[in-house]
Amino acid sequence: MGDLFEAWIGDDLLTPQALAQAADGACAQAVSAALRQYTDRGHALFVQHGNRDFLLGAAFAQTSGAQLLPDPVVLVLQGQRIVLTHGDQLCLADHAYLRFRQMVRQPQWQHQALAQPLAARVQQAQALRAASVAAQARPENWADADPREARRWMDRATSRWMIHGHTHRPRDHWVDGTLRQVLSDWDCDGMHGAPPRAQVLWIEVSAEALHVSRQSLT
Ligand SMILES: [Mn+2]
Repeated sequence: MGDLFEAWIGDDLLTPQALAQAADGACAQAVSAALRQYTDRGHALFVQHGNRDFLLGAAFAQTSGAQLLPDPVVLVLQGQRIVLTHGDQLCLADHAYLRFRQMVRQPQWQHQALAQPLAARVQQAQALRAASVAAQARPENWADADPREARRWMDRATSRWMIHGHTHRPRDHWVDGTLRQVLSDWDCDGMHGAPPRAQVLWIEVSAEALHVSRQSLT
């Protein structure tokens, strides 16, 4: 559900030239190959864009066997309608980011960005990342999802259940009979100063019920 990759500067990360030009190339190719092994075994795989990997495109989908989903999307299981979203659009207080998002999600902006040579995009991504790290130096300042906006999204989708990530504040929010489940970020080797973490939600479908459990992969 977004930000599967820390950065995705274009599907040409999957080309042989990227291994020499982009530090992320090897990781991008290893992860895509692992996803391909999964989908080659007959599993369906769906990927949503996040704010870091919003440039995941058709070549990634073809290489990995994943299907790219719009954001938000409604998953229907046993008649339950579940709103799936990365979560960045719910952080209404993050005005600067939302302006940036509006710009970079335009097809014309993306077309121009992807026309830049790979090496130039590597540099731009590093600069963006540095600015983002500086802005996030104080975790208490991070914008959180706006609960009223989340409720509006659920109402619009005639749903009472939403799942999102992005905010790094894993929790189940029960409000007026609605459930908003927030996933953790993943940092399996604990490189970002906190204990290793990688939560998943398992939703198992049995005859008449959905069984939901939050599990940790670390
Ligand atoms: Mn995110």
